[in-house]
Amino acid sequence: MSQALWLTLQALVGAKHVQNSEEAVAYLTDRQGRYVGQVIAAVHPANTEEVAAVVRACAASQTPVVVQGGNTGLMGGATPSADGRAVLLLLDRMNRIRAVDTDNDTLTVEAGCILQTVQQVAREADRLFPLSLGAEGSCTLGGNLGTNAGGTAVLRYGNARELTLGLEVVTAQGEIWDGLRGLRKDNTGYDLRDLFIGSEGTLGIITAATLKLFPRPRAQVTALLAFDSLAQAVALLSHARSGFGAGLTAFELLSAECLALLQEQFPEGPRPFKGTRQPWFALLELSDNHSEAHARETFEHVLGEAFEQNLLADALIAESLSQSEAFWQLRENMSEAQKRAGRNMKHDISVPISRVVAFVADTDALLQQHFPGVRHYTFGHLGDGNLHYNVAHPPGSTVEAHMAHYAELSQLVHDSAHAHGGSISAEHGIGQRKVDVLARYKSPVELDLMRRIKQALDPHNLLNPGKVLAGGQA
Ligand code: 2HG
Ligand code: ZN
Repeated sequence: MSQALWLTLQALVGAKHVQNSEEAVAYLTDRQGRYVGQVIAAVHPANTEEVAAVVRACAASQTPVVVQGGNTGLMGGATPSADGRAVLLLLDRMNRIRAVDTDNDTLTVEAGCILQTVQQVAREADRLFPLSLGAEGSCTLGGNLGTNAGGTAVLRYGNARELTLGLEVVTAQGEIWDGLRGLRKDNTGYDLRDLFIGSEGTLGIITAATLKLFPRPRAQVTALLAFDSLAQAVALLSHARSGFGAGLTAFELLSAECLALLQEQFPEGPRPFKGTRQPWFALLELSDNHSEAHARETFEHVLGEAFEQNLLADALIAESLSQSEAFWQLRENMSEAQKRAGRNMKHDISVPISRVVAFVADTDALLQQHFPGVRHYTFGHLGDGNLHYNVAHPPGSTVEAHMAHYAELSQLVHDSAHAHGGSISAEHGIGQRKVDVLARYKSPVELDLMRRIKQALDPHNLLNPGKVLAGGQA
């Protein structure tokens, strides 16, 4: 059976675009090195028609199909299972820019485009495509949409879903749905677009998208702020929102422990606030559509008020582009710094911003009670209420001993986020990592609705099975 399928796939996309597990080994381990898969074949189709033909061939032989973008996900959502039953679909050859429409402020691109390329194409058209995240040099737009990626500009522009107007999708039956509409208003029935976005390849395969473009800011001011408490950082966020309005384009939190880790793992990197004892820091970015002078004037005015109202302890304002890049580098190096220091337990929670302080205080205390000495690396998108609440092994213990408590410790964190009205996954998705825990936090009604949607669109459970919803593996 798999030999016949192999030959069919070769006939459909060309022999040199079909690889076996050995040749495709780079795609078979997730970025964290936690999951290792096997496949019948990894296939690189050239266009949407070829994707549809591959899916039809797989459906005819009841073969699961797993789609993967830049393999930068953190939940194992794009890694096939170890049973070797699936075909892995790689859209790297599908990286064309189909249309740039500056009157409509839209860009239509194929799913295999690297996010940074999409940003670049927008820039060349004197526009901004604001989706921005650490992995932007290697993640693909298809992966961004499949996971409804967030990143550092969500508080101003929204996440991937809000940046998308239209989609082209290959269904589980191998049909092509052309929903590439560049419409900002369209009330013609159920919103299929938003169903496919964030479905992690379990409902259909996104092959292209029409994206929203925005004016490019004329000037930006970046500052690193220091706070005496997390409550002070939350209060400053609120002040910055009303002071800057839509100009506030990023508000990224770093704890003192995170800053120390960055300095330890990147000794050649910047050392802002060296010697200060503040427990919390934030990277703030103001974008301005007038001029550099206007941006700085607004910034200084709002920050001056903040100092008067005791809403921050200290501020470093970037004086040049390279200083601003150095501040951003700190934030973007956080994932790598943790990796270099050894694995830790990642939690990608969100709570209402008004509950952030209580969530962190309660959860820190709870963890210290149950797992004394664990180290907290809390950082992330405070402006969205989305914290990376990561927990590392206590000094003197080992990564392995710590990771052995993953289920128990994570449950405390997730229960706490849930109790504070939050989500167990604000950004990184469910993948295979969180499949088993999802049922604890979703009501039976919500889970059942999700299962019925999956059943309606993919009745034979062939698209990325075992991801998002519990079920067969592939
Ligand atoms: C980020 O915001 C990413 O940098 C990764 O979502 C978070 O490393 C992490 O836990
Ligand atoms: Zn993040």
